[in-house]
Amino acid sequence: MIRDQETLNLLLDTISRFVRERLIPHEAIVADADRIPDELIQEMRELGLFGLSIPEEHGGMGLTMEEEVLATFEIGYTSPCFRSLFATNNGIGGQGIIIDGSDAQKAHYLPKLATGEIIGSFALTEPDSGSDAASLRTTAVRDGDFYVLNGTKRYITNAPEAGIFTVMARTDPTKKSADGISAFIVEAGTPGLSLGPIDKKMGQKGAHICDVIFEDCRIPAANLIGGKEGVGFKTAMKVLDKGRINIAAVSVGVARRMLDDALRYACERKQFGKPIAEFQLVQAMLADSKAELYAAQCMVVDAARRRDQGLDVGTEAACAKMFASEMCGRVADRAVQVFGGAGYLAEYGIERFYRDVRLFRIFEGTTQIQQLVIARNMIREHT
Ligand code: COS
Repeated sequence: MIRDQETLNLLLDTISRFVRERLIPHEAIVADADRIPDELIQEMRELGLFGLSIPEEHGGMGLTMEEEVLATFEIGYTSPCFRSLFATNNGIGGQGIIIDGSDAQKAHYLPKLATGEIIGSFALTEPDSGSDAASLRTTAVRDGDFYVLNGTKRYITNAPEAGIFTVMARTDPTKKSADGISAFIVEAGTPGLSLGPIDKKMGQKGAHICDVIFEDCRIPAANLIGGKEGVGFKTAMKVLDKGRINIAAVSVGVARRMLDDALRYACERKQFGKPIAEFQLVQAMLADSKAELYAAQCMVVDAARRRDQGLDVGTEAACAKMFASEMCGRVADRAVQVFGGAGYLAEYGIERFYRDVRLFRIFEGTTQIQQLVIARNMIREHT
């Protein structure tokens, strides 16, 4: 739902200019250093990127889902590590509080997330619990006005930078299923909370993940999200429904970039006496990519509009995430192919995108989990 087209256009133009003038020139530098320079992070804060989807009353821009995916298309036109830094505040690291948090939790944490003063992180996955999220083992035992957390979370995006974590933990050990799980806000620096070393990854250098370890970590009972035990798994799933639309949107953004780069290269590179873009087999790769990209873009906008209408978008979010992330992988593969030998060299940057986008088909639910969600919902609606 676009509320004010003129203001939105201004925002999208500003983001697009920032991406082209500031982020694209830093792509290789950030990948080499595995670090985003502080001045760029400060510029992101000043542009309001940490608070795109945080409600205006708490200091954010309060974008609707449709407005947010349009912004993500623009942000996606560069290395995804840049978006990764502020995306958890708008997405999985902030949405638990936005969707199910109490008024006091919102008032306390959202303004700091919106400005980027703190980074929010989402701690669901564990060493033995990934796709089967409901099997998580981290425990939270009530002790007076506190909960005591024990367990380990794995592959936690932005954990090294985080100021707060949304942590899913089991409050009822007698229930092995989803309804024994609760969601908490845990502040970095709480005694008993420690971080593992930063993991080395295939791509997305500059974005960091690590283990988050809880050893008798005492947190105030007031940090139970929404003050309600047993609904933390549902909070996580609602957060992921929104997150999946955003991963689909960034898949579209990065695919647009890779296809533009491949098209430019195909028009410049000459073989057999003419630009390779004039050869039909190269044209087929460009055309297939364009059509699939357009389809994914339409899906993302449609899923976002439905969410803005208050509809349940579990199926549409999974469809969009699955299709757009798989599309992005195919576009990446074809882009490397169009570049040929140059596609394999770091110098041209396209191999970096090829590695970066591989993650889209895995995190916030693998393609296979999206298939399972879609089919389950279809069967449920049929019976
Ligand atoms: N919104 C609200 N509630 C939801 C929901 C959603 N999208 N999806 C499930 N729920 C609810 C269900 O309705 C059910 O509640 P009731 O028992 O009251 O009916 C409860 O949550 C448990 O759901 P379900 O039985 O479907 O859970 P499963 O253990 O079978 O697992 C999947 C569901 C596989 C879909 C889930 O574990 C999942 O998404 N896994 C992937 C995790 C993931 O994305 N990890 C990435 C980490 S973040 S980068």
